Amino acid sequence: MALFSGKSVKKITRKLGDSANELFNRSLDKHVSLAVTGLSQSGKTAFITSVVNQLINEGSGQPLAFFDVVHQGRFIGAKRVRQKHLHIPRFDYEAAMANLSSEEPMWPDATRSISELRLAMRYYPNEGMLKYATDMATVYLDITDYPGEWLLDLPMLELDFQQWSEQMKELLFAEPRYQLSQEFLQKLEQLDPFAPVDEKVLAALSAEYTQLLHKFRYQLGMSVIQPGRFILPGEHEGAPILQFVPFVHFEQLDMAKYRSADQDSMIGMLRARYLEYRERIVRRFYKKHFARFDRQIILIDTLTPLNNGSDAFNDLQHAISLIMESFSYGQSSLLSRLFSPKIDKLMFAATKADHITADQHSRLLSLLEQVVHKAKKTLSFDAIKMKSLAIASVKTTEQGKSEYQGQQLSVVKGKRADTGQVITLYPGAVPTKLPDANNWPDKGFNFIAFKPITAADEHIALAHIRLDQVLQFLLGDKLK
Ligand SMILES: Nc1nc2c(ncn2[C@@H]2O[C@H](COP(=O)(O)OP(=O)(O)OP(=O)(O)O)[C@@H](O)[C@H]2O)c(=O)[nH]1
Ligand SMILES: [Mg+2]
Repeated sequence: MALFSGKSVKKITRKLGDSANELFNRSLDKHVSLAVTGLSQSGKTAFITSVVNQLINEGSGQPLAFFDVVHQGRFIGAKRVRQKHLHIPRFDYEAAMANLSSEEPMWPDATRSISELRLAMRYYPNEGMLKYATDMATVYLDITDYPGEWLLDLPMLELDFQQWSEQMKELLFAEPRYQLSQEFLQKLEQLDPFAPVDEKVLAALSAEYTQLLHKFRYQLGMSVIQPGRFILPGEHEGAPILQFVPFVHFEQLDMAKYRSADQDSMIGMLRARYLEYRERIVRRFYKKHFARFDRQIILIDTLTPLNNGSDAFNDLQHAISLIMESFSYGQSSLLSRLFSPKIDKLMFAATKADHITADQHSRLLSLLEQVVHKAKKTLSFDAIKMKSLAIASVKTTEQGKSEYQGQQLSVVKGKRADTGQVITLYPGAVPTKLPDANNWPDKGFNFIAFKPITAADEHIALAHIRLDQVLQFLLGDKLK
């Protein structure tokens, strides 16, 4: 039985003010907060740009055939509306589109700070109370963009200084990091934990640790980089809150002395700065931007770590497991979502699927499944719906066939991201099973990255791979 008649719903809606209206929308399940989650360079900004572009340009360009509300002719249109937090910069869709639309099309820049956007999507409801209450309905979609580096700070919320140091120690003392970290570890060895604090020593040590994190990321292609703000400090650049390092010799410490150490000692100050970082930077960031989500997409670039070798690939898997511990999953009842919404639909997406030939997409998907396997095991399948897809937010290649030694080979044609040269190539096979260090192919993998060949027209929807399926899974039920 319907709770309200159509007329009374309209009347109540009119009576409510703007913010109360928002609460009402939420209770009618018409407000979606989407977590776009991914490590740095996994494709978040490109994804958000393309989602906005597809929705506001719906009807032009590649049809969103698998997005039911569009397919059934019930989608009216989407536009950007005033975002949730007015003090946070707006997501710079225009700049991203200007890059993609320029004569020499470019990818959006790497993200250096946080931004937000809210889209209003209008449609004709075909089900439930809304069908009787209104002719047209609106779903509001909130998305936040942020530097992927900051995501990996979230697991720190659960750790005290000693626990965090021990986790970092494990990483620093294991290959491939160990070959680069020995010098730093020797310097840490010389640190007298109970000596009077010396700010200069801490500044030098943290600078060295930061350099090391850069090397782990860019030289070794590692994913687990903590603290993330050390390599992307944002507004905190140079502040003492970013000047601490893990302490790796807890086993040698007098623990009673450690507990009572104050900020006048080296170890006391390290601990204090760690806690300050955790509370002031990470927890605030979490509370404001990560505590309330309804839906989540985890974007994973599996091809780059494959290029970087087996250690990089294992580290990617580790990072994904760590990140997923930071979100709350479960079913959201009407009442509970008003107060503590939980993610009830989770999508895993292997990004940049346009780098490979279409016949490799199913292989990319099974590789993705294995990357997330460990993390997935901890989730309850009853409470949450999950789906995996191989996608491209912006399709930059054309598929074709080419004859090679009498055989028809699938090929892609695109513009190499590094040299800008237009090439046609067979990108190679994606492994279906996780190769480990022992059976990693001798030549390794070499999936070439592409950039758009032709300038996008900002009024025509961007070419993509399976974004309509993404939209259907994440939003389809909200637009009924
Ligand atoms: N071919 C192709 N490349 C993509 C696609 N999406 C992202 N890329 C590539 O991946 C790079 C990173 O994409 P971004 O969207 O900036 O990644 P991000 O997750 O926002 O990265 P951060 O801002 O550093 O956290 C881009 O510069 C492109 O080179 C895609 O759909 N197709
Ligand atoms: Mg970005």
